[in-house]
Amino acid sequence: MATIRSFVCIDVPPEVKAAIERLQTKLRHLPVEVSWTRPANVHLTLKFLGDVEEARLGRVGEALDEIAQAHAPFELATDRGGVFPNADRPRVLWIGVRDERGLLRALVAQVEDALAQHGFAREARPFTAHLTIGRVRSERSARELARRFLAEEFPSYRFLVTHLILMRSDLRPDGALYTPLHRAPLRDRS
Ligand code: 2AM
Repeated sequence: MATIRSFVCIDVPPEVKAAIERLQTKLRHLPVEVSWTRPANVHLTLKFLGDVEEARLGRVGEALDEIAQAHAPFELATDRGGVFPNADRPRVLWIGVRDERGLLRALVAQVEDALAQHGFAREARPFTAHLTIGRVRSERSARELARRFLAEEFPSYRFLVTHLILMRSDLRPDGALYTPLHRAPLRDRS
């Protein structure tokens, strides 16, 4: 049976993607091999599903619809940059996302619970809301890159979460190709 690599995420507005592009441009000249996330591809992952049998994806979409309908749109804000696992050995460079009212955390817990009922393994690691902007591919000068990156200011942009997106991910030699399979709107406030 055919499988589709997929994940559940939230989109971020164009001004956040543009600010990420400017930051990437500042860091690109450093002699470190980094695969920079294409700004258009930047997203906030709620749950990585991995390879899912195509026939199961409809039910995932329905589960997301149900959860999304139980939430009104809410606000998040971009925060400072950070790195995984640490600044001495940076592998992933990201921009943090502030969830002041804990609404994102609650949403992620509901997604975990609902998808666990559909047989998806629960995430073992604690949820860290982040936007990956680059993956470090070489060790040389990586600490210097992390130091420069962490010293950069990143503007605090406030944005509304309006949809949960079930995204297809095709890994290509020139980067991931993301295709939305389903968009679940959060409940209209009216
Ligand atoms: P990341 O940005 O922190 O790497 C698509 O790969 C999305 O799913 C990415 O946002 C990625 O998070 C996330 N993801 C979470 N767990 C993953 C895993 N085990 N393998 C690949 N991607 C994962």
